[in-house]
Amino acid sequence: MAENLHCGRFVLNAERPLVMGIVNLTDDSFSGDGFGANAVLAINRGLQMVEQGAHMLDLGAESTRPGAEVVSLQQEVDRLLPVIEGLRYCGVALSVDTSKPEVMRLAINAGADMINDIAALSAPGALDIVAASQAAVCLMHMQGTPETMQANPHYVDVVAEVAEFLAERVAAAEIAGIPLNRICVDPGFGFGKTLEHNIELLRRLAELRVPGLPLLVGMSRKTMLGLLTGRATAERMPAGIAAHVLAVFRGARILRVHDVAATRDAMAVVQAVEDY
Ligand code: 8Y4
Repeated sequence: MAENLHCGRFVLNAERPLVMGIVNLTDDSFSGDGFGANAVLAINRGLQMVEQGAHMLDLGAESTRPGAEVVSLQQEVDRLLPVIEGLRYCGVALSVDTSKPEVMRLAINAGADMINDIAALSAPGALDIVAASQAAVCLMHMQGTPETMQANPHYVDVVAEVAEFLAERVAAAEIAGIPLNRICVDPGFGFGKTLEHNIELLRRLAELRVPGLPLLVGMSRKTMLGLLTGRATAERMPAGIAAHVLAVFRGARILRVHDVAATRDAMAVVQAVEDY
């Protein structure tokens, strides 16, 4: 059936919302969630998220924040590999957030089950590396590059343009030999989007569904929630819960979040009402 995501060693049933816990391996102090090069802390955070009910973990060592220092390939690999090894048998699928084909290859060889690429496999060779593996991929929309994307985001119809982009990247992935049952898509909240664009995408999220492909969304702690509530990064969890509940109502199936326990609680309530 549709909505089963083949994800490396796992087949995930995405008929129900899946929770993907964020394990941030950057030095990002602004978001307050970066473990930098401390693999032990990062592994323990991942294990805690599994205990809290995460269905998958997203490991990222490449900072996407505008103006963030560029992370070298070597540094990205040095930070990812020990954490992949440490979490390899944690029981849930391991996603790796990277845009670099060489990092993808090494991460998959080390045991990653999924590639989460904010550049939607646009780098030369990226499509082929995922195609040659059993790894799933998340194809995300971004306007511009992380350095410049928030300078002046512009769309005539943000929903139509994001949908068209995702359809094009799904077609490219399929042509490269990645089966549809290994692909999920993501509108990329905050990636070259104003608050108004993000709200429009959330309101009309159902229009972004590609039949049979799980829709992944990530709004956890993001600026859009800060603008709506006036709250600092660490205080945005309730706003994030509301945003992700609304997203699930509109068809989202994988939620990329920092707050796994709270998100699982919210999903338990959603599920009870939907299943009744
Ligand atoms: C505080 C904490 C403020 C984190 C902002 C942030 C997405 C993603 C990111 C997403 C997919 C982030 C890697 C941005 N966002 N991957 N990655 N979808 N698929 N910012 O929305 O979390 S990083």
